[in-house]
Amino acid sequence: MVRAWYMDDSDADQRCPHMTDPIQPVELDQLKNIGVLHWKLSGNESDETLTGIRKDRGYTYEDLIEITPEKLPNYEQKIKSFFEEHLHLDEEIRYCVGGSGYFDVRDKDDKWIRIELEKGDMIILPAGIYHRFTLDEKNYIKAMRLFVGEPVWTPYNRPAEDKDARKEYLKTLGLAA
Ligand code: KMT
Ligand code: NI
Repeated sequence: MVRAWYMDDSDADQRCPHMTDPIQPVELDQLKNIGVLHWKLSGNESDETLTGIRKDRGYTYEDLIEITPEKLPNYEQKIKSFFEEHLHLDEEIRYCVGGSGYFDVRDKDDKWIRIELEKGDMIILPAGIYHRFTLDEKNYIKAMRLFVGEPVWTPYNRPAEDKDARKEYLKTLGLAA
């Protein structure tokens, strides 16, 4: 099971878990309700279930990103921009093949849910959802990025209410745009 929880509002480092005490867990169904999909796979780059998902959803592009100062060009700047609250006009699809990290997503009430990504976790964030990413205290992740067609990674920082992807997303939640 993927671990997800509502974040506390402490000003501790972004890489800390930011769990409340007691923990307020978030179930897979609750993630699904806000359009976030998750699978637990083997963690291998070639995984049978992954092949199926790729085919079903039409993902034609994939690459690997390693987030560590030695391997990621403009590391400091990228780390910073990953953690700015933003959305994309397309899905964000990530499959963790090593290390770990946190995706934070907003729920319907605009509260932060933290989703832990460990080896084998695959996550799809819908177009138009506000989110951000941070490494955890172990400071390393290796992830596969997938996409339909030529990849576009452009983030639109909040507020991005004028974007069609945002309006469409709010409609799927049953919230007025
Ligand atoms: C993104 O777009 O936020 C990233 O690619 C960083 C996280 S990849 C696990
Ligand atoms: Ni993003």
